[in-house]
Amino acid sequence: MNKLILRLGALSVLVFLLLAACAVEEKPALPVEALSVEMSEFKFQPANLSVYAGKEISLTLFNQGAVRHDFVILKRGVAAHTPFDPEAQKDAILFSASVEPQTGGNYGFTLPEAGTYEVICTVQGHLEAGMKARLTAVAP
Ligand SMILES: [Cu+2]
Repeated sequence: MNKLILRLGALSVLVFLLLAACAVEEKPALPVEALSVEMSEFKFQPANLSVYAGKEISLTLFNQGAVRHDFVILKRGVAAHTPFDPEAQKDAILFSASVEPQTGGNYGFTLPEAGTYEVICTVQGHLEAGMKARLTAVAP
């Protein structure tokens, strides 16, 4: 009985330490099932996104800018190299939505696995200008 209590005590200390370790990590906010992202020249706002892996995520996009932008999620582990050619590198693309200036739309996507995914705008010159974001998928 005492051994069990000791084990439970040790386990709760471990859980507490794990939670504390997560808390100090750079925080991309808590994972969500609905994202709202604004696009403009040349950024995504917010640029640090966190969602659940394996769940349908609802995405609302609005383009505040004066030119077309797109929201392209690359497959896990793919880093965007400039210049990014969406035709030549379409195997690297997981999800893509293109938004005309001063318009918006609702979309849905699912990230298959936990991990980090890059989001870029593939309109010529925009990635070069820094138009990218980081999307973290967390196991539910
Ligand atoms: Cu753009």
